Amino acid sequence: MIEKVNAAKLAIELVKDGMVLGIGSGSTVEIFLNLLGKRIREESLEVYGVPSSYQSHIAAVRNGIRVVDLFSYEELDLCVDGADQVDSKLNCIKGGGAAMTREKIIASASRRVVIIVDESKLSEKLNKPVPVEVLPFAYGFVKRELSKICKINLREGKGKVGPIITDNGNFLLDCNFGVIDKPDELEKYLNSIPGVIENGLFPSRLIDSVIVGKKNSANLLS
Ligand code: A5P
Repeated sequence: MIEKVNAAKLAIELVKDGMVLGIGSGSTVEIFLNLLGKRIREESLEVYGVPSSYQSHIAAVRNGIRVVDLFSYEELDLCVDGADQVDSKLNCIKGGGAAMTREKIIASASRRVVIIVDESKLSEKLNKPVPVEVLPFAYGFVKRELSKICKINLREGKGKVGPIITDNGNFLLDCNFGVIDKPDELEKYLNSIPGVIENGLFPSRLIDSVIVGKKNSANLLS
């Protein structure tokens, strides 16, 4: 927890009055939004943001961030988001909260992308399951295609029977590829399957910096 707070504190310093933010999702981003809310109140800042999920939309409103959208702001100043795993080249896996489709859109729309994680997320290579968002209509077909190259788990929810439904109305498959040697290639291949909406591989070309929170400090890796 303190590691996430330290990462979020360093990211807060990057936010300037009048900025339009891409707002990721997850527990680390929620800490970031709570700290940003404090700055907004104390310094009377005006900060705008495009949230990537209902979770971050609610947290943004609660903290005084003016929620806007990509209709009005086609380019964002700064995207701050968490990650589930980060490799030594700053490739990431995201989507533990099933929000990676909108997260990838806001990251791509931003001039600067900063990922905030605690140090437990670091790994020499990516090896966690990759979330893949799938149009329900295409589920059977996509499952057949993906089962040729990985082990698949249809993500189920809590408090609801059956599969989780993402904020975009789709299914989510957690796909275990073992160690991922070429995240860039795999990301492109997954998105080439008809019915796949987006996947949780964020190649390093999308990311400018990763802030790693530790017990007493935080480091910015670029
Ligand atoms: C949401 O879909 C994810 O991409 C999150 O950014 C990721 O799961 C990190 O979440 P935590 O900050 O809760 O670890």
